[in-house]
Amino acid sequence: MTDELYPVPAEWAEKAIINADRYAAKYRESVEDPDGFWRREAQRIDWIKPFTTVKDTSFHEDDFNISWFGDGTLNLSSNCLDRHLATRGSATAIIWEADDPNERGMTISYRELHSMVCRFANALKAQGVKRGDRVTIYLPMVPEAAVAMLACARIGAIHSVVFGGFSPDALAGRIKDCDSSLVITADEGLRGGRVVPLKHNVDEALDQCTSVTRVIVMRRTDTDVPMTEGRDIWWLDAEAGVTADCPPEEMGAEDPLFILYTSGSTGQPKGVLHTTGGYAVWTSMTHEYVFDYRPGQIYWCAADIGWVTGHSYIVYGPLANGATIVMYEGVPNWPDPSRIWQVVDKHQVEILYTAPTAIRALEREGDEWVKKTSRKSLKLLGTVGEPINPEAWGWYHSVVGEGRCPIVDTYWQTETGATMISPMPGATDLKPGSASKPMFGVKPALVDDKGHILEGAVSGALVITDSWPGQMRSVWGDPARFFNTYFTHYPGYYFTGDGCRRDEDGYYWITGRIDDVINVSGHRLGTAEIESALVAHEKVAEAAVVGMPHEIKGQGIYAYVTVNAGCQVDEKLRTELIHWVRAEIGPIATPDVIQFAPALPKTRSGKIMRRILRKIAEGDISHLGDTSTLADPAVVDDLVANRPSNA
Ligand code: 6R9
Repeated sequence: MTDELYPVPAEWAEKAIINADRYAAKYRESVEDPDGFWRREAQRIDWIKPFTTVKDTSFHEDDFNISWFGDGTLNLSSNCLDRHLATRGSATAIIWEADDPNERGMTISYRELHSMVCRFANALKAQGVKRGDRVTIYLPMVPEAAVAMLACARIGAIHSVVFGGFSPDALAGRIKDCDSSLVITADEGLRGGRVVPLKHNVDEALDQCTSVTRVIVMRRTDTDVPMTEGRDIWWLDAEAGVTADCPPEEMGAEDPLFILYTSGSTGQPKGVLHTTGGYAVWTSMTHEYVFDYRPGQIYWCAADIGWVTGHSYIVYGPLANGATIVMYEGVPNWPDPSRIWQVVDKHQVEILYTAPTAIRALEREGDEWVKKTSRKSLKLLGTVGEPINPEAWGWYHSVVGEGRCPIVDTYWQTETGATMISPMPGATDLKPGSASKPMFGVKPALVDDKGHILEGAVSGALVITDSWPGQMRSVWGDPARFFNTYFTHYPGYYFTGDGCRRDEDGYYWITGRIDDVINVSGHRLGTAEIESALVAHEKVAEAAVVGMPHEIKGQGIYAYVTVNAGCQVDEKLRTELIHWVRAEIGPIATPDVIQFAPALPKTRSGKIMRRILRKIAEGDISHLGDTSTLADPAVVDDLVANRPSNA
């Protein structure tokens, strides 16, 4: 197979922070002498007390440990704010663009952001929040979301940001799991012209949670929302009477910074725990090298703060680097499919980082929406969240970037904290669809079923053989689950859950999840989570959920549902179940197809044969493979014969 190759443009090779020679030298150093490499890289962060140990890690069960810069102390909010004040205090930190193009946005300098964060940090303290407490943030994409995160980091509270699209039930689960004492929300959110009833959702969630004693509510739409006496307080009232003087808390490098819930292959979402020092070095370094970022450049990561991309590449990495970020409240295609490019022109964005699903959706609308904008400011494009198909890559490159902007296809996970495999624009010749080469300090390997490392051009399961500074440290409240999920499939290695191919040039091509996680529009969903939501419905006896190919979303959700005896299956129930799942988890989990099935294909030991269900969902019914181990092979014929018309 010959892959298209886009060589590094000459001006990038000349001017970039990392060129091909530097990449090779630094990569070699990073894996041969990690201590020396990271000791130097860590100087990008201001430490209160310098560390003496760099790396103390083992992935083996008997001495399992992940600790970086362990005896150093720092505060990440002061790395993102205070240290820029002397040289860049009046420089813009956040350019905020509202959902509605006619609403005035906001520009916030580093000095202003610093005082907003300090004031709000004092407000949190006044509400009783202490170092180590958990604070749940359920906000729209407004500057206050970044302020809330940084304020927690300033006082050593652990934030747990929950995406505004999650339902009250999903929010409640995440509040309960980490025992949050305080929730920060808004009256309502605005997204794509629609109102999101955030405060209402919080009220509903809190009916189930006893740990929360305070709710701070920011006014976004100024709607009247009920306020519970003694529990709820307006953001501005919480700030009344506190000063903007808040010395940063001295945090240990391994003190928790945040928890972020993500889906795995089993039922409950897990609270991915990140700590302070390693994460700071890792996000700042990757942001600088992957985006070739220089202060003054306008940088826009179009993710939501509710996902890890928003944590690492809207807030912590860029602000640690003194970047000017665009923060956008809305969606790329509202009020029309030109919006994203209009925002690029309006704010003269130089670096744009978005997801393949957005690119595919915009491509489908036609080139005119793009071409009627200038986009001359753009220098570099990025993608994240799922594999990008070469066709969409080509459109992004030639139509959006007019052939002039390299594309960095960044592969990483909530668990990895920041980018693991990615091109660097001045160093890496691009192959559309390949995340290309490992980041400094990252040692990827491909393994077979038995865990043997495969050499050369092969496919296998993607593992990482050694630790990197921004690796997650635990599953909140369940360290055993952390070890079991990531370090037992292939003992001694971190297992990503992804399949991958490596080509003759050593480029990595991620092929997608090989566990029971599906990736819908770049959002991770566990099939087990959707199944539990379905079976929680009184009419559902059993459910099996698999991914199916979807033109825009990458993967869609295909649910096989068996109803209880005597229950009628009809369109009404189908719609009811779709609404049910949306209410249980949130709109991102909306099933695309529900197939009612009298029975599911099972082995004699009672295991659902998902392989077959996946094939049927894909419409690949001539390749069902061996069905002889099934308890009742006739079940499969029924499923094939009764695929719904929208499948
Ligand atoms: C950052 C983020 C992680 C999963 C990951 C993989 C997929 C992310 C990708 C990619 C191919 C890329 N993924 N980036 N696959 N190419 N550039 O997305 O984190 O939400 O935890 O998802 O997303 O399957 O395992 P998260």
